[in-house]
Amino acid sequence: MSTFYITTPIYYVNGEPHIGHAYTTIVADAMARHYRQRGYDTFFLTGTDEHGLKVQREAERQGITPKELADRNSDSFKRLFEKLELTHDRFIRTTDEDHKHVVEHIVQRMKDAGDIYLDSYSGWYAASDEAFYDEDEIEDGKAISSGSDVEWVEEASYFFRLSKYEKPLLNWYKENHHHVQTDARRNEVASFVDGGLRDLSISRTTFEWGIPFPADPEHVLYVWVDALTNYITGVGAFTNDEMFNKFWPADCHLIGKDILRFHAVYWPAFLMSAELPLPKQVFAHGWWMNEGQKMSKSLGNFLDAFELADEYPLDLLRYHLIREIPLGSDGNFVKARVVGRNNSELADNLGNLVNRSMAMTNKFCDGKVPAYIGTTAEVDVALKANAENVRKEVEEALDRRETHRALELIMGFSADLNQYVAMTTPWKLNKEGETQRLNAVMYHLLEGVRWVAVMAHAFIPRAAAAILKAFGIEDEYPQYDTLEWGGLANQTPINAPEVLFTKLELPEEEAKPEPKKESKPKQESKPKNEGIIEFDDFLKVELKVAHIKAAERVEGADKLLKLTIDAGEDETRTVVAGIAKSYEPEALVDKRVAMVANLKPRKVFGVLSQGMLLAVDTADGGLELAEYSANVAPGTRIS
Ligand code: ME8
Repeated sequence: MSTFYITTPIYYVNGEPHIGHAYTTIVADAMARHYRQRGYDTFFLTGTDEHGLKVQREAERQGITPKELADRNSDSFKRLFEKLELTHDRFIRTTDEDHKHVVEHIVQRMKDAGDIYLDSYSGWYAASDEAFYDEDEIEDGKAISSGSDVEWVEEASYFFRLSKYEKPLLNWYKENHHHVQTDARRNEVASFVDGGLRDLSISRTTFEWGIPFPADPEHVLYVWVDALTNYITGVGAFTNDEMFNKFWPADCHLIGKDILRFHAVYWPAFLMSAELPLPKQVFAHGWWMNEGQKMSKSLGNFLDAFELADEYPLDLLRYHLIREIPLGSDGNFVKARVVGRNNSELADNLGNLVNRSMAMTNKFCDGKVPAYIGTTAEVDVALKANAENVRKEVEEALDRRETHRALELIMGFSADLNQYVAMTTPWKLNKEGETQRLNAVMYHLLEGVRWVAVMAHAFIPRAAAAILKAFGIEDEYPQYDTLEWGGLANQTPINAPEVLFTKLELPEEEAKPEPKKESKPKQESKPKNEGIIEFDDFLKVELKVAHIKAAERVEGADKLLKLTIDAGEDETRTVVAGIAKSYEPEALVDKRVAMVANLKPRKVFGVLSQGMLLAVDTADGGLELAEYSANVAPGTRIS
């Protein structure tokens, strides 16, 4: 039997879980469920990272022992994951007894390989990241990449010969692009390694909260050696060979982009040194912001995971987090968008599909699945082909870790089924007494609903279970191999679920109309040059050429399009433009247009818009954008 082993990072116990922790673990859960549904013997590991300076300091601040802090917060993560109904097979803690032995083993193997030596370390360390930084990676006392405070450290330390693994690591990245994903992140890591690796300090003597360095308890092992090793402890390394051989190497280490270097450089190097197989993939996902703001301790704006789980139905939270951003991209958590997705996608699309199919079954088919008699009607044949294609594409999307795409496909199929109802009009067939055709249509519709529910299980397990229960199917992980068109048994009684998705109200501040701006007090006498500005004033407005990379409608706002813009900067921008009545989204892709680039970002319909496009009103009441040819590079200043 094929196996699938997926891990999340183990989370620090210095604080409470927030949306970021929930996100990674929910996505991993969706993947684990999906592969279980495809018959893979799956192992899903998550847990907490409990040692190190960061945890010790927080415990000191709170006046408790590190172990007390670890127990309390580890428990908090555990409770969260239970509340979120996640299906991890083990919740590992780095204070677990078996873990300590595995760590001792791996360090011993690294020693045996001649890769560990004693020296002294002097350099910069950021306790919040538990990371060492080179001089060129810091600025004004902070690590540039994370913004964390750094401190100078000088002490005796054991070193790992990381430099020895420069070439092997580069080969590993090159050998198969699947090993480190996304592509952009792999390139980042490869160029870091290509720039030269220095040996890594892997022990500290100035604090105590950690696993003692084997054979030299004066030293505490560097927390990342300890933490990364959890991935092999979790599947029985050095304790349960059968299990270890079955699941190792991991199929996917799902992590946030913040900890890519540890996973794509240090971890494979440790494994090479210990002569253990390398993971099949390290996948770094993007970063969530809160309503357009980076979340940080100083801003105190972390979205608390428990509060989110209380505020939204579980399926909606999962659905939104997975659907909102491609795995790998950054995202912006906007409450109005969660509500929008709930109302227009879950309730109006899927909820409506299930309700009407089941209501019609009651009305027209005596509450039972009519017999499948095969069909030659073009719409039915097309529906079956569509279903089979979606199923295949969902599997492929998951194999590429495109979780958002899988959901898009499934919901697209649900919309196609609604379309099928509109085209086949079962109520008319009923009225006209076309019983045979009516039965064929209702069978196809119900079979389609079953397929949607099976495929949706990994993402919205509660709703999927409720739908499948209506068909009398109560498998814990509804299997993909039941997806044979025609598999829905003749005469199955349908017990429609109560309400699947309830519509939600927009958060208050979003629903309220914008307050009218105070009009400025009128000036007594008009200055002579009113309307004339200085050249310097003109220069304040940064006009740039914007290359439109993608365009989509903003749900619920028929005038708005959301555009992804390349303005010649490191990252793309999002711009919301009120041009949906004049341009189809597809027609905009690849156009080069004029944009005001330094307007203060503004939330438009829940989306943070980072620019404004220039357009004129046309005679027919439409809008026309100012355009440039492909000769003009994105980001070129317009003056
Ligand atoms: O780094 N958006 O633990 P940690 C998305 N213990 N994901 C986020 C996020 C955000 N804004 N913030 C955090 C550690 N995450 C180490 C890991 S692994 C051997 C040791 C998620 O508690 C994301 O998965 O700081 C990120 O990698 C992880 O939480 C960091 O959790």
